[in-house]
Amino acid sequence: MDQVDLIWQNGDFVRWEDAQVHVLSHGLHYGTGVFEGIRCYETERGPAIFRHRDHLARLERSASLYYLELPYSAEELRAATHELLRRNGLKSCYIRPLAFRGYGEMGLYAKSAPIEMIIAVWPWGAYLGDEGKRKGIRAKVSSWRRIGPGGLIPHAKASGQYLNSILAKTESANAGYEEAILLDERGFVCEGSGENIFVIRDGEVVTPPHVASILDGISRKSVIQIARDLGYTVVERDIARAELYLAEEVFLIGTAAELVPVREIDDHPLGEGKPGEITTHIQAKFEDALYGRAEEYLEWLDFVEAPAEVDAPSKVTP
Ligand code: PPE
Repeated sequence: MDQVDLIWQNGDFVRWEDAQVHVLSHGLHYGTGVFEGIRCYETERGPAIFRHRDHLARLERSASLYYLELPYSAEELRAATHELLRRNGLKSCYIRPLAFRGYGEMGLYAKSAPIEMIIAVWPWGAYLGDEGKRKGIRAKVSSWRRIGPGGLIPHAKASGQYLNSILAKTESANAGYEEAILLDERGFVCEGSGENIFVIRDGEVVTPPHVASILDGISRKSVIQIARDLGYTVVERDIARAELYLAEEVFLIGTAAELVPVREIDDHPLGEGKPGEITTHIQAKFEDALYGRAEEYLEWLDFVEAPAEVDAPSKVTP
């Protein structure tokens, strides 16, 4: 990891190496945590956090779905994040807020174990690589189904739930693919291990609906709006597995990965085996939105006061 100076932990700014937890923290044993993945981009008007308030609102919803009471308000977390970016002197980075049941009580109904919170920030390049973003990646449909609403909560971004994503990711990586595509319990297309999915069929932009056990992705929501604004028809409907192979184009999208074209699924090349026209059109606009180059989407950006320049050592004058 690319280390920076400070991590925000339970209200304090602590040194990166001092941000520790007790080994009997509840979240470590049972996965009782909720988190977010957010990005800050360097724009012409200074550093800007993409859809910051939307991410914090989802964090609050994830916490509430698991009966975890956040000890800080979204506004407090937002202010802490701005301050953390300034103090670390960062202009662009990944932002990871995490709330988890901490140390104090074991067992499954550990109401007295306190909820702890951290916000960490670090420079993180495109999750599936810059080349993947430009040339497209190879994906494999996972033998693992995405967690269903009968046992867990696909709408929540909860730590323990990621064991499901990790199984899928590990299987695809071990088989030599860059990403896994998970089907839902019913066998319809759901999403990538950490990204939502879009399929282009007969010129229409198609993406699985909420009932297909997807995470309600913020990049997904942004792309639906961008695609409609660009004049495409966007349809939220169930997608059959074979439609992945028959699609003209497929792309994955998430905060860490950004928009990544898929050029091959289960060894079936898509289109011409390179990113298609609609994908690259939407990708260009999405990147404009991230980097503050699209006036119409400026409201998605939460601008951060430019970080203080690192102080030059003061000269001692005799
Ligand atoms: N589905 C899943 C399962 C998921 O984890 C993410 C984000 C998305 C969809 C896309 O959601 P959004 O970022 O709001 O557009 N995954 C985060 C964590 C990735 C990781 O490996 O860690 C992220 O992209 O930050």
